[in-house]
Amino acid sequence: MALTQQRGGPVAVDLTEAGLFAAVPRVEAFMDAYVASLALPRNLLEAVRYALLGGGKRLRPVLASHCCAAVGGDFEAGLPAAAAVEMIHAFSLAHDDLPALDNDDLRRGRPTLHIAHGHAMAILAGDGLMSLAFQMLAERCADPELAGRLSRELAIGNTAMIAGQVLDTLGGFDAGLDARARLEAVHRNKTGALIRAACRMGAIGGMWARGVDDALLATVTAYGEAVGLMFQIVDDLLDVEQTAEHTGKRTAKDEQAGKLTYPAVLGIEGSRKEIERLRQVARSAAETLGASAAPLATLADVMARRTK
Ligand code: GRG
Repeated sequence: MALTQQRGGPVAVDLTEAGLFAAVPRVEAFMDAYVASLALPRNLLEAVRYALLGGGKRLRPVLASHCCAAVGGDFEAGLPAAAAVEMIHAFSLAHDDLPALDNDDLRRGRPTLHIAHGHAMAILAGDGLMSLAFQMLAERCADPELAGRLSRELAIGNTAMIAGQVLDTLGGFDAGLDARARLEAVHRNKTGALIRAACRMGAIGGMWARGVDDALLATVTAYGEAVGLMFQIVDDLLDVEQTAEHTGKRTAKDEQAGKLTYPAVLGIEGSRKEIERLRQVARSAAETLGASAAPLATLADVMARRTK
């Protein structure tokens, strides 16, 4: 347990991996309670629960919680933001696993949503989760102006994610981009944009009561962009180096699908160097934020060395 000087006085910060992920049960309980409050057909609720409450690392809500704390916020203020990002993430996985996109049968160590609940339901539950993320922000943020601001951030991240998925699967790049630039465009949008949104939304929630400080938000954004891109490069390496038994999802898929990946363009060592460069960018943004961002610095290390 480290003692850090946080806005408002010294506080004990648990930098162990368990401590860094301590917000997960609270976010899951919040999402569970929200879903339980919905008047929807029972089969749709079951599919939504399967996609949303069936495991996962909960990295995006964890990032939102620590970005909230890094700017001096109380995590209760960041809870709707954290949950909304996870709902969009759950929708994206449900749709990404469909036969028309990645065609995956295994996710989080169990059958994907369309295998368990059928293709039509996977499409509809994914649609539902996307809509519910914004509905929940409107219903659970005490201040409607905050709900509007968070919805805008989330919509920007969601649209960029969809654009990244289009680039990755259907192309459509600006003319003249080399392989490295195309790769970065895919990764920054497909995966990085939602992680960036998680960080910004947590920080906005945390600063809302006293007013959003643009300089602090810019530093949080720099952190989010670095870990967002880094996350997908690590994911590319896991696809090459790990087994489905270990990760809980199919691996060795990118090469088969002819995907543009960091290992394919930069090689394994080049990818590792890029991960290390981005880890340092993230750590340096966390250091600029001060002692209250110590968990963000450690989280960048954890994300750089994750194996699932
Ligand atoms: C069809 C309207 C429509 C949109 C589709 C499918 C899609 C939009 C976007 C896909 C984006 C996507 C799935 C990117 C991959 C990001 C990624 C590496 C996800 C895995 O995240 P983890 O490792 O998963 O955090 P867990 O299971 O831990 O939550």
